[in-house]
Amino acid sequence: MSKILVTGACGQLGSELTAELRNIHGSEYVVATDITDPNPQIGEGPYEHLDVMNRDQIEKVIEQHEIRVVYHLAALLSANAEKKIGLAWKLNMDGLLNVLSIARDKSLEKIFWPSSIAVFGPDAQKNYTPQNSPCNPTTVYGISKLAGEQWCAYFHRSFGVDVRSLRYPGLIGYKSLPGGGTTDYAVEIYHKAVKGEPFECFLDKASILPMMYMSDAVKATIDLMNASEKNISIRTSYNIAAISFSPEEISDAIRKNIPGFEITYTPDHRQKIADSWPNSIDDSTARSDWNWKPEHDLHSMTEDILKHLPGFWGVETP
Ligand code: AKB
Repeated sequence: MSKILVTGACGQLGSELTAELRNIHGSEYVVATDITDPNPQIGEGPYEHLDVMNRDQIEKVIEQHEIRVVYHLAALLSANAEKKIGLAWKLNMDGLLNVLSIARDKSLEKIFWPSSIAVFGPDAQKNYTPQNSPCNPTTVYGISKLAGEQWCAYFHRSFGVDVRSLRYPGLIGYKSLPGGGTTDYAVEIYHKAVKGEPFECFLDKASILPMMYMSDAVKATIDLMNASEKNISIRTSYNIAAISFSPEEISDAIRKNIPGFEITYTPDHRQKIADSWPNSIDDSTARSDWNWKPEHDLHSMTEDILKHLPGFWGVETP
């Protein structure tokens, strides 16, 4: 059994992916790392403090734990990246280049790296944005993801590194909180709703964005990593899609369960970022290459989240 390293393990995706990898492979085979203290969501298992901008530190952890597979998730998200453009570039690029070059030098088996719908800019087709759409991002985060995709393809082409990637839409879960993204409103809204509080949305009510329930995102990641190498035709990053909705549509879905829920709209600097991204994504290549198919729509996701968040129907968080 190959040992796995997860960077950014305490982040929104990292917390749930690490827990699932530990369920599948056994805790001792999954080494979680981050720059913070471990968070309880990731479960029991080996944990290392790791700054991905420091190549020597990564190399040491990989050697010490005899790691063969890396899920490299550590990054700054879109809204935070606009506030700290130098750090965003350094963290998102140096981190990836460190992992890719170590994978080449140590002949690691497989690398996973997350890209985003942020690679698309205002000139991309807005609806069902195709896999090979023009990519002219207008955010630092989008530029770093686009450059990262090209580095992944380069390391695969030039050095045979088996690196795989997904262009995630906004990810929505109830177990972990996002930080510094443009799609974060779609997580915060549920937390307000179960407390019976009104929600002030930082995007316009009609801003449609591609989104995905966390369980689908975790499944997509693991399915892609388990796919046979011969089925991987995209070495930049795969489009994947599940749901598209606006703040008004998600609040209507919540109101079906919590009739008194109130929302107001005060668009801020994040509106400009949202306006530059697609409304929906064409993920037909992922579907045909490795049988990708999401399980949740807006309503099943909403019911599942509300069922699990404390405060709603008296159900306690596990
Ligand atoms: C963000 O909003 O920055 C992320 C993303 C879409 O990549 N959730």
